[in-house]
Amino acid sequence: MRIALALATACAALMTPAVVPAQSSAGQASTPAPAAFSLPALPYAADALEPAIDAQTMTIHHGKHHHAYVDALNKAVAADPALAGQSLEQLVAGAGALPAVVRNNAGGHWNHSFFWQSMIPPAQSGGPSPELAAAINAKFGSLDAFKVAFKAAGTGRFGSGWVWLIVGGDGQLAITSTPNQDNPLMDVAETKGTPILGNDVWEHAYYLQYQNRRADYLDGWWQVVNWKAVSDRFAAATTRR
Ligand code: MN3
Repeated sequence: MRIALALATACAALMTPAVVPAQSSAGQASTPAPAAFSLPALPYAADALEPAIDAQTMTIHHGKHHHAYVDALNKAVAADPALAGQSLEQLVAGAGALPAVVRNNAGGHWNHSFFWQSMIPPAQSGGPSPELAAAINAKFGSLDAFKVAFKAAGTGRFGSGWVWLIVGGDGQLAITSTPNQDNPLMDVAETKGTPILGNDVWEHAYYLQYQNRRADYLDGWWQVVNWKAVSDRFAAATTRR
């Protein structure tokens, strides 16, 4: 009897595609609900951002770190009926009222999904649209001066966090920085706005290649900024007003 049951269980396990590994040990009595959130594929190969970011960093950052945020978020949401059905954007917007595990992992999932889309292989990096270039020049003086200010915000973030270029509620560009996995869309953000570019300054984003040299990482990163994506976000954030 026990052997038959064990065999049936083993066969069922073999026939079940491993689509939701995070839930493999839960909900065996009934069909587990599909996970609310999933890890997006990288929009380029892991080595496509070299030499700015090496393949091993990209593989671990996406496959391990981002994946862990998604798994932890799914687990937290599955355990709290009050969160069922909420979109990632809703969770992020209301992060201040949510448990830290939801705030941190919803932020981690949103931030990294945005981050991968903010980069592109160096040969395709391009430059800001004429409209975005004009706004950058008006606000910061020049593209180079903007980069200096962005880098200063990135090196100035103590510990782990992010540096952002946002369109603020006044329609103006601004550089801001957030701790941990917070972002400017959160109700708790010191400076709120619509992110159009963001860089991850957690050590896991650069340590394998740059070790402690965060400033060098921030310098090298401009090679892989997807200016088309940033310009499109700028257009969306300024025309929807
Ligand atoms: Mn990261």
